[in-house]
Amino acid sequence: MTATGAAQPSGGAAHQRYVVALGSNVGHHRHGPPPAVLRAALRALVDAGLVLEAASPLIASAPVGPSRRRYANGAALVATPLAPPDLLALLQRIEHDFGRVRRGQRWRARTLDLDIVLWSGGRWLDSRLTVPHAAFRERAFVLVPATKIARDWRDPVTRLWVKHLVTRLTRRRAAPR
Ligand code: PH2
Ligand code: MG
Ligand code: MG
Repeated sequence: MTATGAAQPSGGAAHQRYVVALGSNVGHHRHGPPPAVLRAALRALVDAGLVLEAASPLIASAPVGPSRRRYANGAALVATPLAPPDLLALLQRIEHDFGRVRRGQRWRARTLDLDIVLWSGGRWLDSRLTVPHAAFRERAFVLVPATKIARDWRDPVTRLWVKHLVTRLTRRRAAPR
């Protein structure tokens, strides 16, 4: 394991805990519009064996990046024995099951995006995965839901709590130029 950094509130020795960000800006033929996609994705996480400890309310957010469609976003706190690369594989399988296609343009519109944001073990870095998520500190659509379920989690890189990251971001936005 390459785990380093601040420990997070822990649910039990066997369990890794994660904050997972959910996003969707394309409906699904069976599940419905983006908020319904995210609710179905939460059920899929449980069906895949993760313990869903908390789920945030869903928000609607303006797209960041090239896609012009609005997103539904949310965050989940999950517990599992899986290490970060194994959780990543599981999340990618679920994205694929929801019809997510990985090709072409970065940040294209997507039916389902599941990102590992924070891990109770601290940091993970390999060629395929960076935890904490590299950009989460700058994204209100991640931090606002995350603060509802993980306000007392700490970012092992900046040492700031999630509740402080969100106020830092929203204050900066509101500041006069
Ligand atoms: N995800 C992106 C790019 N832009 N914008 C919003 N509002 N919500 C997202 O989840 C999102 C985005 C890449 O994953
Ligand atoms: Mg993403
Ligand atoms: Mg992603």
